[in-house]
Amino acid sequence: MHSRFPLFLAALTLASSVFAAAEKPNVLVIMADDLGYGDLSSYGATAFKTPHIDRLAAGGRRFTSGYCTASTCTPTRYSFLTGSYAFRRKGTGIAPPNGHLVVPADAVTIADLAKTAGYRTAVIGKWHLGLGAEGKGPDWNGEIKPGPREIGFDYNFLLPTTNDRVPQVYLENHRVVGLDPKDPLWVGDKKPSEDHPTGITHRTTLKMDWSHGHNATIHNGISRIGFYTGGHAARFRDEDLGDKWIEKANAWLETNRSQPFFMFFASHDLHVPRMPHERFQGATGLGFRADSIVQFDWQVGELMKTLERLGLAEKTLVVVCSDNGPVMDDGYKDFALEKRGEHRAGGPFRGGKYSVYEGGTRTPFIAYWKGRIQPAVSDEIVSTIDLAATLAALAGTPLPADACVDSMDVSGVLLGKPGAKGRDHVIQQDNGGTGNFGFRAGNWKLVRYDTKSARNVVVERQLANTPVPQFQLFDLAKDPGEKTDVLAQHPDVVEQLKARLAGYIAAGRTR
Ligand code: NG6
Ligand code: CA
Repeated sequence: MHSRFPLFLAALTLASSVFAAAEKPNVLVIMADDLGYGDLSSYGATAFKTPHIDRLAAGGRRFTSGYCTASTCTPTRYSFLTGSYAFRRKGTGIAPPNGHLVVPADAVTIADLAKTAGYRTAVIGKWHLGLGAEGKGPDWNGEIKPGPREIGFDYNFLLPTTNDRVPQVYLENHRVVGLDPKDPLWVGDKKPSEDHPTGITHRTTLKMDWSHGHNATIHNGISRIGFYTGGHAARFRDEDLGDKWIEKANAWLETNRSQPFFMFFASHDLHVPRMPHERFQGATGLGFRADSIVQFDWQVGELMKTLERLGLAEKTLVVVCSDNGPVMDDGYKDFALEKRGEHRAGGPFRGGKYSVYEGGTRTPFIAYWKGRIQPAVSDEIVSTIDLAATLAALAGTPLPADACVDSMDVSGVLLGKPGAKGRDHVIQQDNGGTGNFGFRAGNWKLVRYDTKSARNVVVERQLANTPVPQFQLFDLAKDPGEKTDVLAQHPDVVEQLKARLAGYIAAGRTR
């Protein structure tokens, strides 16, 4: 009996990997915006329920060490698409309204890999990776390219940046949807005229007040970052975004049901301005931040319903993840902090959005594949940056040696292959290229702050203006909340980790 067991296991492993490659599952990546580790009932939230995601968590693999690569949006999305850390490339920090496409045309993206494997590819939801050529930016009234179509996506239906930035219009493939040529869209960072109404001049008319920034052009009673005029027929209502993503995703899935596909579904929830549909407003009693989580959960439920209806659930690997950790006040007075009660968005972790502490990047991460992934909780380390190499492995397409240089194939852990290991380390960054890093290796965590300004101000808002040392060391096994700096007690570990991190940065790759 005993002697046959390993053989049986080996046969099973072999069979399952062959099976996986032959099967070429569809891949649906559902990325939330600013969703924290503690923001789902499957991750410990008790103040409200997220039943649709919880069902995937209970029926799939729920990761306790799932990461995104950065604690802001643009660098995480850049790394997810390119499989390489955003700190390796300048200009990958939070993209402005007129920012150009930050993914170089010659990068091999996760969408390119999918296409090589014969998949149809789509991105629906928030983009925030810039559009148009470097030095030019988007031509709002013309053909907007390069964009997603030039880096591997067959189809896109997008919010160009993030909804607290102008403009509030949809981009379908290369064009703004519903634009009236007689009312051209203008987007800029300077006030277009003296009498242009802004969040400052017309503050009393706003339906949601701003708390910092976000005081330029007003649309739908909400003032934004940046200015725009025109394009009135094309403008959407914030409340309808969630429904629109589902409408467009469903239509695309319907059309592409009979061939393998990769869909990147990038919800805008729960980024500011948090303005969920009226039917979700008040759903939790914790304010619009939590109501937006419930709206996101609804979207996940709708996508799963569509997969079931089209008979695709058994053929689709679904990953639910986030682009960075949580934030309470991100510029609007929606009173997320005041209304949160006992809810802790970062779960047990320190820091959140903008931080290299665990709360900035350790976020919900669930892999679900009906009938293929056995329900389990996994403590293996996985990251959104790994999805490129993982998709390549599952789709059976080779990963070029010089592409996706930081992306690891974690398909074994996602699928629960016996004995499969996740990453042995992960590098965390805050916004693009500031030189602040978290470096987790096993259960050690080195924090490195290179920039004085970040050390003093940005990194941890509750410590604003309190200097923190350039290096800190935490033992995550004993101290997941990174409360006790043990740097002085472990000089050898510190030196090793510093050298390893510096080596990975200098090498230009980790794969
Ligand atoms: C910051 C914005 C914040 C948010 C963030 C990007 C201010 C004061 N703050 O600059 O509101 O938009 O950028 O968030 O303007 S992200 O999730 O898309 O990275
Ligand atoms: Ca975000």
